[in-house]
Amino acid sequence: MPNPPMPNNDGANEKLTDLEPEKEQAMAQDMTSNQGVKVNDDQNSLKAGERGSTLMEDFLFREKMTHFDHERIPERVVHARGSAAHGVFKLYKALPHLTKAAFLNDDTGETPVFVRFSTVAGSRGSTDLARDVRGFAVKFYTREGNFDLVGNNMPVFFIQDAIKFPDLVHAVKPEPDNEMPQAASAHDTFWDFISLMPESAHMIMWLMSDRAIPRSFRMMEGFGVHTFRLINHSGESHFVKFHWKPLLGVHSVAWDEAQKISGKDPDFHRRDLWEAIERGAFPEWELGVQVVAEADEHKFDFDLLDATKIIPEELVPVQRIGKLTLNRNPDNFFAETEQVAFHVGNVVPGIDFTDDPLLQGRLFSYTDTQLIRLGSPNFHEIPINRPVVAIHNNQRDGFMRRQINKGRVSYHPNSLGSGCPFQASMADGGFHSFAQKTSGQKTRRRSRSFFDHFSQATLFFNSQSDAEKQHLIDAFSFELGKVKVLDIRKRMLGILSLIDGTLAASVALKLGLHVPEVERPINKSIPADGHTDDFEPELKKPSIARSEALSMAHTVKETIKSRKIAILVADGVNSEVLIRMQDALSDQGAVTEIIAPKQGSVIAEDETLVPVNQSFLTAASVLYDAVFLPGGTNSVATLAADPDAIHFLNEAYRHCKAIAVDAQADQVIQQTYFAKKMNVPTGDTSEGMLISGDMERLIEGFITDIKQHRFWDREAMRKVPA
Ligand code: HDE
Repeated sequence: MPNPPMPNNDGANEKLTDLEPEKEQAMAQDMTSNQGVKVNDDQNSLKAGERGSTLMEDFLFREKMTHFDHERIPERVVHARGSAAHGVFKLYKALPHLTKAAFLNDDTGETPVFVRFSTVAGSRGSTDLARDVRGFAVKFYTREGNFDLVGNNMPVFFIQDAIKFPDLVHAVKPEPDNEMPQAASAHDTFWDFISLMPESAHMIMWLMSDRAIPRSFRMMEGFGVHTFRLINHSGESHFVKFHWKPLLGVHSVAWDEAQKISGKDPDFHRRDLWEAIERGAFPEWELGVQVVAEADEHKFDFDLLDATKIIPEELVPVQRIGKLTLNRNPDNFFAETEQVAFHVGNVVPGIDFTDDPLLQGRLFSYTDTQLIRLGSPNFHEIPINRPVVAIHNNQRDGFMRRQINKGRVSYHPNSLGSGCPFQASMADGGFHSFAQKTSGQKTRRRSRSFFDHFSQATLFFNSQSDAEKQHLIDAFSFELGKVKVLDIRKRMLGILSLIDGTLAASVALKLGLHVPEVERPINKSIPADGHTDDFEPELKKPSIARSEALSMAHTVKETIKSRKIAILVADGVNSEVLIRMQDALSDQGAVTEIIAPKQGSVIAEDETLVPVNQSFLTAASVLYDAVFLPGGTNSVATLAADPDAIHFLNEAYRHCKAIAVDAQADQVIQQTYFAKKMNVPTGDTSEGMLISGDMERLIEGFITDIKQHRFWDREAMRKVPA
């Protein structure tokens, strides 16, 4: 179904209106200095004679150069590489029984949002396709202030306590002596840390799964990870886990493909998001909640406060409560995407925290990091960060202060300012922390309920399809295969053996090692206070055998909307077949690109000109979801003799993509490795590989195949060299 047009078609909303006065465009304007003085010559510095020395007096030169010299700010210490977009959140139905948050009680309006997706480990300029967790940070500009849901595309985390975060990040970042490798976890320090941190077992399964190499930001789930609280008007609390469910389904690329995309188009995800929004194919997610009553806090065999655990959807279903639509690209990357400052502590009345020690540590870290990154406590005044409601308090001054606070009073209580600004009562929407009972001795120990590190890792593995399991084995073998220190590899095999024996044995085989005798893993975070035994991880059986929601095999496969399809042609192509397929695919919302041996256009069989989008030099199969090969005697003869065309097809086949071929073009397929050497049936029966002279059948079959996304079973056969 085509996307419904958005109001004004530019996605205008309250936040965008708020940003409008900040914008500048120089069209038809004279150039000025930062002081507003018109500039007559911006290309020649002021010199004592044409060949003479440059004069200190040249304030225009100094201003321009000084500004340039100070252009860079520190990149984010994690999640440095990101892409963002504006949009809106629309609630389906008010939730007064759960929360008093106004934006979760108004099902008539829309809440503006700004969403930033990111990788974690790489620098700002690193590739989008790194094997990594993806950040999924949403800023809701609500009428009660900003609420930030700073989540990831995986529902659990590596560690249970925020105090270990600097260690985790130091371990995964490029190694400090030689700054290698960039945006990759396949190195010694990362796996050294992980092998000594058994609580990371569950997260490592997600990281080694295909979730870590998404096809698109638009095809990722998002998770708030921690258990939060929702508080209703009666002051009752429910525990809640937040989910984002993409309407296009959850899809990934192949690892070999990911590595190649990193070379062909390191901006692949950024470009995909940008182009989809420009085309009006607005990405959409449903916001889901898993709700647990306060009384049920201890009902599960894991601790709700432990961020290395999910609540299986079989135990608590996800209720879909609203829809997020991204409908506008930023105007300026730096001003918006780079300067946006998320903070897990930005909550509104009706949403509150739990004692999850990972969450609690984050509550400190996010403001702190903005102070160094954005340079001043006034970062909330940067247009993208400021709420859509007015700010009134007694905080003053600081670098780059923008607000002009009037009057003598900047303290509370005061009489000189008539007590203003007033503290708001709860009834007036004043934030009030949930009156959680709390007591306890100061201790640096962890609760025993946090000690089962493996059962959900096993549940994850058991829930995967055969192809997904194989991808996990391959990913572990790749990553550990890059680890130089043998003891680290062995320790990891020990950890894997506690998750699943076959997994460990299969990885060991690829590494040429034996699975070591299972020792109880040593947790190096044990404090030296005599409680060593208490920190031994527990080995438990998963509470359920498998969970469908954990496998991407069960995702939405009913649309080809926004998929990119390559059509390979040369002079003499049958333009009627070409156009029929193009039209059919566009009708379903897919995007087609015509690829030929050279750019410009090709002359079709009927002598019409067919414009070409890419040549084999600028395009690559890894940048497309599927391939179509139309007929036309000369076109197929040229392509059959063109190694680039054959490579394109071999590679698309290797990456398990749908391929549709007009029967006339069969001779091109006959030149491929998979047809020649692998005896792939070239009739119209083989899954994802359709050859037919019946156009209707070809169109219908191709669309059905593209919906499947990938035919992973092909990998079970011999690999195609490509
Ligand atoms: Fe973050 N994280 N994080 N994180 N995080 C940052 O804040 C931190 C964690 C997440 O697009 C930093 O502004 C600690 C979990 C996202 O701008 C920093 C811990 C989850 C983003 C920080 C965690 C996240 C960040 C760096 C362990 C998923 C990018 C720059 C307790 C629920 C937001 C910044 C954006 C960014 C700290 C763990 C998500 C340093 C201490 C768990 C999506 O403050």
